[in-house]
Amino acid sequence: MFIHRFFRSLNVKTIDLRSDTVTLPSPAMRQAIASAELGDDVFGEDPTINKLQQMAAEITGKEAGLLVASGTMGNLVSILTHCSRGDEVILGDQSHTFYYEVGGIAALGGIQAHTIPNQPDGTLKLSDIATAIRPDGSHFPPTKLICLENTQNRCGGVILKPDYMNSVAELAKQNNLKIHLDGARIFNAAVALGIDVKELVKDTDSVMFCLSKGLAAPVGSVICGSAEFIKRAHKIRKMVGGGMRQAGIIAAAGIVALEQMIDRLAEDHKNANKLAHAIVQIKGFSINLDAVQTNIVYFDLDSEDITAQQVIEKAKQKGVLLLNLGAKTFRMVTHYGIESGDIETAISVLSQIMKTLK
Ligand code: TLP
Repeated sequence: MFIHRFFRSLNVKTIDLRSDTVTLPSPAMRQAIASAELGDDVFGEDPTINKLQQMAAEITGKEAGLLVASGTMGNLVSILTHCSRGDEVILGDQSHTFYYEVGGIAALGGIQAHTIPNQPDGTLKLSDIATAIRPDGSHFPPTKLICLENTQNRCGGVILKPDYMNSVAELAKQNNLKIHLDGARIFNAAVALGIDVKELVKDTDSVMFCLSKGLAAPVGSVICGSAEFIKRAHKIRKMVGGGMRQAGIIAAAGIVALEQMIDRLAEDHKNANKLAHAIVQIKGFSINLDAVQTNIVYFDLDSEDITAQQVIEKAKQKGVLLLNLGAKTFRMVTHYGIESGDIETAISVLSQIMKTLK
């Protein structure tokens, strides 16, 4: 907070690369929020929310959509809709739902997470999924659901391809399981592959995507699925406190996000690529360029003498914010509001720091 105010008072821009969750709404979003037509959404009467939900369903090729407060709520509501207490869900050990959602599916749903390793390319091995599916029998919790994440955040924002989605769907079908996709950044995946997002989600029973990450809306995510699934999810959303009444003010920005902010994600990918290729050149850092496929850049500190936290503190003093994910690992995420010139500044700050800290 203080650092932001300090740089603002000097009229120096803070280059915040910690996450694409920090994006601020565009002027068009602010206008749309101010003039949104509103109603009570628990009664299904907010026209702006209804419009957003219909748009989301059309874009993803599903029958219906449901606005939720956050990505975390979207995953929770989806999983609670697919599963009952005592059921088991198969998901990656690096998945956001397992790693960062406060154990909500267990705490609130009594649902057991059966984790299997995420491969470096973000996938779950088909053989691992097959082994994790419980047989019939009085000892075992029933397996109900497979959760995938695209792009896969902790693997570096890597992309799961349609072929892979299709092969998981085959396996799911053979075993009578459903698939939920955490597609917080699914539009990043679609834009990077140059394909319609429908191609990436057609094999899923439900998908959650975020309006408030790269798409820059201030709040909100949408879950999409069959009309019957969304009807049940609507009730569960109410149960977890997500019936938000005149939330058309949120949906209004979401509509602008879907209309205006998807194609520009390519710019974020270009900036992430530029950042990653510059980091390769900085002595003391190492990076796996293969994992830089969208807007997320993970890299490591090689030095034994300094910590990632020290680097982060120094960068912060120079107005560049990045995230520390482990003693030697950093994350930077490009997004709306970060220009190509900001990337050059960030690179120059990091390379100066590495020269002086050694
Ligand atoms: N991710 C955030 C943090 O929570 C780590 C970030 O900065 O990347 N799925 C995925 C794949 C996500 O990356 C996130 C947020 C969520 C779900 C949750 O979304 P929110 O923050 O809206 O609850």
